[in-house]
Amino acid sequence: MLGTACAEPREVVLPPPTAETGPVWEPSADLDGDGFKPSEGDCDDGDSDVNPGAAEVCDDVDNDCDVEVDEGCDDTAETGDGA
Ligand SMILES: [Ca+2]
Ligand SMILES: [Ca+2]
Ligand SMILES: [Ca+2]
Repeated sequence: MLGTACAEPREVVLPPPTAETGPVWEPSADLDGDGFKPSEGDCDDGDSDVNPGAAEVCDDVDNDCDVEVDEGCDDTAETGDGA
């Protein structure tokens, strides 16, 4: 008998907000306060060191949001330990 099934309150468990889901993504916001919004080319609006106006530094991160990572670095030909 399933006649009472619909009368039972369905337990809905929503996952708590975590770092995985993050805050509600607001494309028009400048979350890291570096002066660049995602709509303006900020490819990591959670890191104020990463934006189109940043200088590329050798840290395995595309600091200036031009897709290329660590361009201009001399020692990035090999990403391994090289030894
Ligand atoms: Ca930003
Ligand atoms: Ca770059
Ligand atoms: Ca870099």
